[in-house]
Amino acid sequence: MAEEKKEKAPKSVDPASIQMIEKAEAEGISTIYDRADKMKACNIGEQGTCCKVCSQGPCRLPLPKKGIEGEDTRMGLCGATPNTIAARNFARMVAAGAAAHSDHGRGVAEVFLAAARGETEDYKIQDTKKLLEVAELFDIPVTVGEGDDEKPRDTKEIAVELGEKALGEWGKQEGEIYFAKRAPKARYDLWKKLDIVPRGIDREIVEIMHRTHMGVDQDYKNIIKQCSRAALADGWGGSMIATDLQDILFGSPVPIHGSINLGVLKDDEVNIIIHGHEPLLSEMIVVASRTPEMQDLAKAKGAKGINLAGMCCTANEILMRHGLPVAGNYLQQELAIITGAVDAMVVDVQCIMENVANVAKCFHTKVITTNTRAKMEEPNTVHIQFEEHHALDNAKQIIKTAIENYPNRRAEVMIPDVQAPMVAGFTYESIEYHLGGSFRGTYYTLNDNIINGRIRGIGGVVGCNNARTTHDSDHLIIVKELLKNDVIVLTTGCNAMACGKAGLLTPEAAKEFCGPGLAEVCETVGIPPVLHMGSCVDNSRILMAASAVVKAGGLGNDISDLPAAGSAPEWMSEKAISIGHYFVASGVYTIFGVGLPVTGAPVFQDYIFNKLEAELGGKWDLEVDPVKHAQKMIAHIDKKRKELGIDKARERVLFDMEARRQLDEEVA
Ligand code: BF8
Ligand code: SF4
Repeated sequence: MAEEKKEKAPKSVDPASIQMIEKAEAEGISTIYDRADKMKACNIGEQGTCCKVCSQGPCRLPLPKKGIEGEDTRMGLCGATPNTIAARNFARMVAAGAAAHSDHGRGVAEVFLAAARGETEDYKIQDTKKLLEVAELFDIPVTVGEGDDEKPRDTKEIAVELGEKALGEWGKQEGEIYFAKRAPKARYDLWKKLDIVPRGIDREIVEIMHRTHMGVDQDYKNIIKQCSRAALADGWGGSMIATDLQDILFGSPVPIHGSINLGVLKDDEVNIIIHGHEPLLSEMIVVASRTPEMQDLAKAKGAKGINLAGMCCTANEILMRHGLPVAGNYLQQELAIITGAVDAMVVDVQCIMENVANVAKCFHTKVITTNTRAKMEEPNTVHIQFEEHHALDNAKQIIKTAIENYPNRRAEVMIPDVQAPMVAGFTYESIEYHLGGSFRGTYYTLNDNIINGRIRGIGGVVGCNNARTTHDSDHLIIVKELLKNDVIVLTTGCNAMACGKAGLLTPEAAKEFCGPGLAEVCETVGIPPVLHMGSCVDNSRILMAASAVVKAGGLGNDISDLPAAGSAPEWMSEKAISIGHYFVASGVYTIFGVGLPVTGAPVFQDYIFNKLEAELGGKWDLEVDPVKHAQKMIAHIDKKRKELGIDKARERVLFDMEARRQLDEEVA
């Protein structure tokens, strides 16, 4: 029965995607959607209890169908328990996720240093205000001289020192990463007490790999402790450095209009989709596409212009800084090609499905890989190495390849006439400006509205799509449930894009989707009720926003005191596990949808779902029903309101709003 029901679940709730899935089915093109129907997930892996860290295995320890009665005697050949195995698997996901984000951050730091030293002409520092702010966090002097002789230090010198120190965060062997102190003091002190302040980014990731090697760490609690170090090294290290240095190099985002969905592709222009994660590539493609040389070439080939559109987190990066259109989120990458209108799909790293090369074979689309770390073997793909010292030239070559492919477009192009407007570009700095009120410029007004109950709490809803669940559906149900209950939502990644497609990233959404308190605040300030804060590395912006709320006062001393909760409704990537764990280790109740590979190890699951809260103030949870998922977040928010003694204020406000609505009706 259940199986039958699952088969009938719609593949997507997005009309543009549904059109393209139907086209793929009609034309016999294999996509992830039909493969998900045909291939069932392994039920032992799904439970997290398959160990393959040595060749005596894989040792598979599924939970017996009727559960465990009495002592759990399951063990692998070496004696590893389900708890050790599930913790090891979990830790390796944290390591891979933290590595992905942090290697991205390292690349940014390297280019930043090259730009600061003047070794590349193509990248220049654009946000000197943020340069000085971040330099101070790295204990870098921003002035020279003393007393009356004190004057600003040369920004080039500051930038070089910042680049060197930032890059040093990866290889540091002892001490602690600089940004740990950006957390509220109580949080930092707790990390110190628990001995989980990350020493260096690479070190913590390597240590996970060592500890989870055959026959090393055999205490799941100790494994989770190392997960906390590595995940914090991601959130408050690699990812945060990536975000900050990208802002300094490319400019800090400010709220900006954009549009989203496959309908942004154009019939009569060269469509280039930039797919992946690193703005080092996409920023330069933006610059190159605007040169008269490229524009003229496009016209010479019969196109009206060049249309750049993003996919996955690269889309978020170029949207946040340039307002460029977004073609779609993770589960739309194959579908974009199926429109027949994509002249090139340019990819760098992460979340790129191998099957895009196969789908491209059915059309004229050129798939262009650009990063030494991520190549494709399919003969219809080309590799154009993107290298920071020749970035603009490389970008031009990529665009030229796309333009030259434009005349090869085949007759049948079908672009769904579906797109939505949105506002993106929120950062913890711009929220401070918008919600702080024109005079104060702090988080005071936000805190005040949380205290008086107009805003019930803060939900960070982020993360991927997952082909095992209806595309975008859980994202939207959860976000709408939160809004209805006056919870303001901060979003990044593929959730942000799902919200954009559904019209939730517009100020007008406040009236339609929010409870009266949140609607009133959003309408007064003129912001959407869901604030798009960027790509997945930009979850660091959510950490900073949470810290800023704590620092503004009135809502406790630590992130764990806040009426806030985190969620990844449709997660699939290892990066999501690293993000989830750095939120937990930062004191946030964090709930995932789809499933978590821990259910085969009930003792370990109980540790991270319940007991961990006593240590870290945050904990993991899992709920696949989206409405219950949102309600659990709201219950946590209410629990925190009660602990803060602000639950009563909210009751009064709701009464006031109801009374006012009745009054409005009477007047009308
Ligand atoms: O880093 S949300 S599917 S695109 S992993 Fe990937 Fe997940 Fe999308 Fe960006 Ni993040
Ligand atoms: Fe099996 Fe132990 Fe080897 Fe894992 S480490 S595969 S449980 S023998």
